Amino acid sequence: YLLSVKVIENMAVQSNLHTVRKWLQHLDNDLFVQFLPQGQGVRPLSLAGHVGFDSLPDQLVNKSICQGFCFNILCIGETGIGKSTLMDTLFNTNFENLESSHFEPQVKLHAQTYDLQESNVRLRLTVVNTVGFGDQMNKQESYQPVVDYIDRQFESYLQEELKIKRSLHNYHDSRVHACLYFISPSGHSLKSLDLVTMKKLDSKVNIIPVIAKADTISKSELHKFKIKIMSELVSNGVQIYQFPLDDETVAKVNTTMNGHLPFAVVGSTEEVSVGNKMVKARQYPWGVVQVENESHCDFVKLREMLICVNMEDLREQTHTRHYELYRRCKLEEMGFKDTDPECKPVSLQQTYEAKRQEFLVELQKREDEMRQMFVQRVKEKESELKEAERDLQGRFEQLKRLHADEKAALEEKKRLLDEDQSSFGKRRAAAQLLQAQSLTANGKKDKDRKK
Ligand SMILES: Nc1nc2c(ncn2[C@@H]2O[C@H](COP(=O)(O)OP(=O)(O)OP(=O)(O)O)[C@@H](O)[C@H]2O)c(=O)[nH]1
Ligand SMILES: [Mg+2]
Repeated sequence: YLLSVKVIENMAVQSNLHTVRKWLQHLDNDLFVQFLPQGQGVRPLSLAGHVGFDSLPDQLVNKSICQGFCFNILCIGETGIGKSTLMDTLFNTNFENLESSHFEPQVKLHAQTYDLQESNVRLRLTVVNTVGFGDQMNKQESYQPVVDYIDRQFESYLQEELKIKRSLHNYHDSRVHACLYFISPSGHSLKSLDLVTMKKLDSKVNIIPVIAKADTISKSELHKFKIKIMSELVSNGVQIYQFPLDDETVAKVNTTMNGHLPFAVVGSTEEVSVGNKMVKARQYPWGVVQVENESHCDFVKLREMLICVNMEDLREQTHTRHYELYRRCKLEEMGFKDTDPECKPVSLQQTYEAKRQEFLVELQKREDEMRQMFVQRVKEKESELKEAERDLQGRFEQLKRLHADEKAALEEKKRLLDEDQSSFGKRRAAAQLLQAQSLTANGKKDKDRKK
């Protein structure tokens, strides 16, 4: 009993109500042993009377109804292809729709959340629209903002899961559960942008391709177009969402519906009188296209498959396949692994310790490298400085020599000048003496004459 409660709890954690119901349909005491790991010696016992745990599925359903559900749809398609009209038609309401411009410089994603209620079931629905998809000259990068958006929602969920204090029970799960890919009703083939985008997204989200505005294409052309699209998807290895076949209660209808993909849809919120009742339709001068008439388009098939039959599977696939893949890649990227190279299991703690050790070794290595680099740089600088000092010393010596030479030359000049000056002085003295002697001789002659 405890074990089955555990199993049910686990399933409930994964919001796998459908699977829980399926298990419990077959559950009787003799089956309990199936849940157990082998060889644990648990004996099946039959009960003598009513105990009450058969109400577990009801408890689970009540709890889920209380908590409410959330569902997130991403609509990818060119501007004006009919995304908003189809959403309004699908949920029978009027979401806030703004017409997008055809001149956006890049693709943006616009998400809007609504609280809806049908009977006593509350649904928190988020509709994400691509704005400006396929409008740019270079269409190669159109898918990137979409990929980034989906990854961001996975990342937020992962961050919440990795928190010490998690609050996943009231966390607003914004992961995209279904992606309606609107194919233009050209009747020819898929555009390369369609193939590239779907290929980039198929491992991240459940893709449901739809042929938009199917009233603009004739019945025979539509048939050929559907075959062409499916063969192009297969030949390009694009994995679209397949309605699940593991639950026998819906396996038959899902098998049939898988054969109708991609659904050719018509959207309209306009009511037109047909016979004696009002129906959702598009009215043309030549007739009326009824949205909910299965011989006119596949709208009802889409609504049945997306909302009534497989909504829970879409949520489950998002969690168990796409999110799991994102989480695994992300944790592996961070260096976490379940086993070591010898395939022995490794705990998170061991991985953390190993990572820490690796980091410390790397840090030490970097520190050593930096120290060596520092020493090397100091040595280089030192030798540069020594070289500069030697240069300076050389120039100083040269200047000193120059100065000494100049001083010697000046001293030589001074000595020569002194010599000149003294010889001049001598000559002047001799001249003066001569002059004095001649004056004395002349005076003597005059005296003699007077006498
Ligand atoms: N023929 C036809 N016209 C449709 C269909 N669905 C929508 N339309 C028309 O296409 C035009 C654009 O529809 P929207 O639903 O606003 O398209 P959208 O993709 O939301 O446009 P943006 O948000 O501006 O990119 C409107 O005039 C709709 O009436 C359809 O199934 N068939
Ligand atoms: Mg719109």
